[in-house]
Amino acid sequence: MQPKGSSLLNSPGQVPVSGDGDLISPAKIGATVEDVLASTPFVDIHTHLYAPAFGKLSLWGIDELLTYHYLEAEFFRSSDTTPEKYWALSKREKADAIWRALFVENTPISEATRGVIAVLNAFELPTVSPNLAEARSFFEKQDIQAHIENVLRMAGLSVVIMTNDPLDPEEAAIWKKGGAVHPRFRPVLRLDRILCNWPGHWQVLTAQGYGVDESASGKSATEVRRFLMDWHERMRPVYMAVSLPDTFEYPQEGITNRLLTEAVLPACRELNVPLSLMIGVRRQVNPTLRLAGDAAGRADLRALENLCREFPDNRFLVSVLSRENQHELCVYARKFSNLLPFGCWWFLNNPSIVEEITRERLEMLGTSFIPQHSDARVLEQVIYKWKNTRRTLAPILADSYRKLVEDGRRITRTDIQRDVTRLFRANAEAWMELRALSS
Ligand code: RAT
Ligand code: ZN
Repeated sequence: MQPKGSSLLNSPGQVPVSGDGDLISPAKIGATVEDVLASTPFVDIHTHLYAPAFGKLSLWGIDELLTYHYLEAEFFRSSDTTPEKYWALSKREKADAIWRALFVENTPISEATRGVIAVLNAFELPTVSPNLAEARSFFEKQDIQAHIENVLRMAGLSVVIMTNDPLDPEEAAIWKKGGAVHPRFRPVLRLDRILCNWPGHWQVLTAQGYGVDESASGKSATEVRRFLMDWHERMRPVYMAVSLPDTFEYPQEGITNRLLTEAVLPACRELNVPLSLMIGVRRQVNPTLRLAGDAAGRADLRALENLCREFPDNRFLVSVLSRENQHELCVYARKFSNLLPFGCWWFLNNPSIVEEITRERLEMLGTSFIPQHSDARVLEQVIYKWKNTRRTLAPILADSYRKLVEDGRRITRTDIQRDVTRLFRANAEAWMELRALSS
């Protein structure tokens, strides 16, 4: 049985049929692709951004941009400051130290540092400056609601999907007050604490009245499922999600797989929501770096093959962190239509690697995948991350169309618009309920 809503094809009524009227010559393909990419609002299907109702969980402004963990990792390579000393600084002092080390004493040519430059430039703030005074004063003056609209317009985004953890006490309290609906943000129910660190978190469920135990035995799985149904009711997530280590295996005895198969997958089926699996993270290889201390490892994607085959009525949105796993992911996507590859995640979100992965995906999957998500943690990051995605993707798509013309098929602007819409919106819309809920 085909799971509800799993088809990535537009229904016939929605497919724009290309006519000859907007036929484009090979010489105009590049400019047309750029134009279509620039004018199409995208859906950002995985971020760590929060709607303003989440208070201080919602990060924005220059100090947050500079203390992004991608930059912290780079800072320790270009400064004598030890992690211990760094963590004892205030947010402003940390931002000043990073600005000095990576932007004043060095040229910001890495992807993450160049991103800060692109954001400053987008707001016409100085990109060469001994200090952050002007940038700070600009961000302090912004009204957050208007600023969000402005930033999303600059980034070419219509909807941003959050990452929401019901076991984070700060976040849970906000959800329980019911104040999180926002027209631009959609929730996701994140399951890492439940699936990957049950011994550290089962008591949180007990405290909320769910009858679970330390070894997730007996009726624990049924109770976790009840917990998920209750949180689905409260949050209305567009999907559920977990990030898994490179060592993830399925089938294999253990709490993760028991809760996955007996609680999470049945709940997803019943609620008709996909499960996002982000596979390949090696958490805390250097704990002194805190959030910047995680690494990547190659996973055995046979686990994914087994899940897709054994659970045909579940839909899996999948991103893998290791460059070496990308080709296999495409092969599996060709075998299972309940598998939707998305994004070039974290250490892969660099132009050289995005280019390689995206060419491979287009060649193997056509437009039946979602090329990118931002993973932004700080609001204004979406400006540079989506600018970079459009810049990297434009020549790749143009190249595909040029080859197609060489091989004998004419190409129209309508064709390009349909493809870009499918890649960056329609594939997500076919799998998730992205319409705004009223408050
Ligand atoms: O890219 C990141 O910011 C990572 O720290 C992770 O949050 C990762 O994206 C994840 O969702 O686990
Ligand atoms: Zn993430």
